[in-house]
Amino acid sequence: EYNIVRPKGYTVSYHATDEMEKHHFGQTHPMKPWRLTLTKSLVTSYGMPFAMDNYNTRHATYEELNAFHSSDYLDYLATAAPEDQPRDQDSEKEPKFNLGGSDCPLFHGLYDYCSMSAGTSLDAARKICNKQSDIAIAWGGGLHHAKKSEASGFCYINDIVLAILQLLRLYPRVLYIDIDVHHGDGVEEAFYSTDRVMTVSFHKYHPETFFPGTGGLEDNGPKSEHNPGAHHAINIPLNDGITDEQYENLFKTVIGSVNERFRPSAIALQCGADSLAGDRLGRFNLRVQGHGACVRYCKSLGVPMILFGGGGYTPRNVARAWAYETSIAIGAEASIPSTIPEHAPWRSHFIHDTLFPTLSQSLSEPRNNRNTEKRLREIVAHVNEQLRFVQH
Ligand code: TV1
Ligand code: CA
Ligand code: ZN
Repeated sequence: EYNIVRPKGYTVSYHATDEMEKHHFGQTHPMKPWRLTLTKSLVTSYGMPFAMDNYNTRHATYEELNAFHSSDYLDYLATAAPEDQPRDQDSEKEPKFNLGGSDCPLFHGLYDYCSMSAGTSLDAARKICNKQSDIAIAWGGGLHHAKKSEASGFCYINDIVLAILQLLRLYPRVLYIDIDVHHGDGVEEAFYSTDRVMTVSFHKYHPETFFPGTGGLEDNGPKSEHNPGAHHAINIPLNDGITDEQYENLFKTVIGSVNERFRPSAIALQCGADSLAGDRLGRFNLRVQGHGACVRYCKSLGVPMILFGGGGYTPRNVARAWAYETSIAIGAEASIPSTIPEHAPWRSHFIHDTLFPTLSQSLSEPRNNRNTEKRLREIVAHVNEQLRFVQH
């Protein structure tokens, strides 16, 4: 009814499962898998599924997870029960693999949840490798902090690393871009020593007070000249309150230069929505339009791409951003009305009936912008210096 048509000669696939969304991290935990339900419902009420290939995802197998994660860790993840949660009283019970603390709780169905998140991203990667999709969407993935043998920051299984490992079987060079408000440390670390993956993370950076505290401007990969991974980690450390205009300019400048120099054969884009204004954990002033502009720019580079989810702690805004970005992927942004459809389930949950709330609709109090133009110019200059060492 909204004139959403399948793009000609261009395929977008959407990978999701209702099963993932039923899991709970705990009453007060900021990560709400239910935001995926809200996203899917908004995507559907706009009629977007007609323009995509829709796949119900499966669980990733133990062997698939084992391509990055250690067996020790996976065995514990598969068997640990919520009852094993270390309590404050019995402090002799150390948390194993960083599991069971407040950030990464042990909850019922945890292993199912993790293997489904990885399943969506692996299915997306396979569709790209088989040339069956030009853009594959996995909003249930994007869990960029997970390490080989450790859970971290709400992330247990690094579905992005697993998906990039699949892409590397076919594509010589993969560009990883991360617009979550947090540093993509797990993905950066996994590909730290290779020149086949370049990682670029934009994030709030304040080592003492903001998680995970890594990702400074000068952190660009191994310092040794003989290590191929040198200069292949790019970090864009930002301060509170960055605006759409500044972010978009910075993003296009940095990714434009990276693209020219690195010439990626595929892109993996983590679209964490906690960089939006009004996020419960975020600090930026981005609007849905500014966040989406990053996706549009990456699409314009004309190489196959996976879109991953990630953070995002104000569910109504997560759904807005990811629904808008789905419309960008299928080239239907101009065909969808900015008013949330009358028949959309959960319509009242969005509070304002627009896909594009203003800053004052998203924030009770404006957040001061602590990013100076001078600092942003320094960042660009440093990135360009790093890229001079990248040869292809
Ligand atoms: C339970 C209940 C857990 C309420 C966690 C915010 C909670 C946080 C909670 C929280 C919270 C973090 C740290 C401190 C490290 C800890 C998906 C020394 C109101 C990709 C992960 C952020 C972001 C982790 C994940 C961070 C992602 N912030 N309330 N926890 N310790 N952890 O700072 O990048 O978005 O906050
Ligand atoms: Ca980031
Ligand atoms: Zn985040």
